[in-house]
Amino acid sequence: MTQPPRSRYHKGRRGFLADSGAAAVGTVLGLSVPFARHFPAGLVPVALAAEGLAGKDPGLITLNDRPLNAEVPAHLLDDEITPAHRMFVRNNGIAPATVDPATWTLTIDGEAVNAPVTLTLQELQKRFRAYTYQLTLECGGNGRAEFRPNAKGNQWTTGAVSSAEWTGARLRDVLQAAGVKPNAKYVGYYGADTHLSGNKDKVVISRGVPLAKANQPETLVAWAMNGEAIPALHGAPLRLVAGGFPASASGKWLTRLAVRDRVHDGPKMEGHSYRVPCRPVAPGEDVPDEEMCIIESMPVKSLITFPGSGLVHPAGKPMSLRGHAWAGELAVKQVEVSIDFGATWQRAKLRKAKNRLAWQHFETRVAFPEAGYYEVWARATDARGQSQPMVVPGWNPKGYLNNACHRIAVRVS
Ligand SMILES: Nc1nc2c(c(=O)[nH]1)N[C@H]1C(S)=C(S)[C@@H](COP(=O)(O)O)O[C@H]1N2
Ligand SMILES: [Mo]
Repeated sequence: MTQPPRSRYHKGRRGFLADSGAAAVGTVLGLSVPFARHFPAGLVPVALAAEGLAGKDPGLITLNDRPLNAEVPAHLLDDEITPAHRMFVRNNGIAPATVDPATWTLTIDGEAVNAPVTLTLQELQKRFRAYTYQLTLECGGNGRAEFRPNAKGNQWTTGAVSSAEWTGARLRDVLQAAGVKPNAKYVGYYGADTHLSGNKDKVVISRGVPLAKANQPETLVAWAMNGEAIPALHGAPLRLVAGGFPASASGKWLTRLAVRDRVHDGPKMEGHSYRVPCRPVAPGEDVPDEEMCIIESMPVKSLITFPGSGLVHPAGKPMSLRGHAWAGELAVKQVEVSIDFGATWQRAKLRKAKNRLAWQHFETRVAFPEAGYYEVWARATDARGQSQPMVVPGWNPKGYLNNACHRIAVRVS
């Protein structure tokens, strides 16, 4: 599970530049690049890298910058409520360059509404009661880097997870504005981001949630995060937020909700996208589309957020450690830690979630018997008794749902 060292721009814009050569560098920030012919293949234009993650913690690790994808080292996820500057970024396309909350609208349509309706952001805020929930959002591909054979896509390690406080109207209330027909089955979202190809008619991603999830009280059409307007990178000014499901179900820059009479069929709902084999498969196996099942509730998982891995700790002193645990739509019932590679475990103190679908904090103290190299492993168990595996679980073609135990290294001297 140890990752090779990776430079900040390991993936960067390399593929993009290699594919399109100097022409691509020709349009950095809308400016021509007179010396584009000398721009080394594989280098990220520094202005672009800086532009994309402006305001973020400098410790974020960029996995790709077109589209922008950045993860957060475990020790930077220590906050109980994830602040905006320490929130991972996962874009599938290009975020809208500017958004105007004053003219923003949300359309609710689809086969399964009585009458399509378009509401302004102001109308949404006026008409519906606002609720605030802390909601954990984890990318379905978090942990992908550990699968062998390797799965294509962003090589997330552990940092594609957040748990911020979201404020907005309940999706089920908003849908009533258009009237939901009895045959409604799914709610699909559409956002204002644009396709990498530049084709304005091409939808980047349009996923969604089954009606039962849409009707849960914590599923929000949110206009605020951590008490402020939603940051640009995270879906300003309006976002669907469905905690506990893969974060791809939480549509950013929300412009339209389609109430469908079938499983939503937008881009990235079908094929292998955000799906895993319905039955276990051998590593590397080819799985036909019809044997792939949509990911819904995410599996149980935990993260040690303090101390950071690699710490040197004085011998003879107990060490405090802490972190978070979550289990999709379930509660976490127990977190244990081990300092002897899983031979024995001790229970950590586990707090209740602030609300359903928020992560839970754990803390404990461990004592090391003598100087040397140790690892601390953390293992969470959900309300149904399912625990995190020690090793990478079920291989799947796209590398989703790796919930293996988190490990940190400790040198006791
Ligand atoms: N419109 C839109 N919504 C989107 C995406 C996107 O590319 N476009 N990415 C999805 C995916 S795959 C994830 S993991 C989360 C990432 O949310 P964040 O960038 O706010 O952390 O947003 C989801 N919502
Ligand atoms: Mo994702």
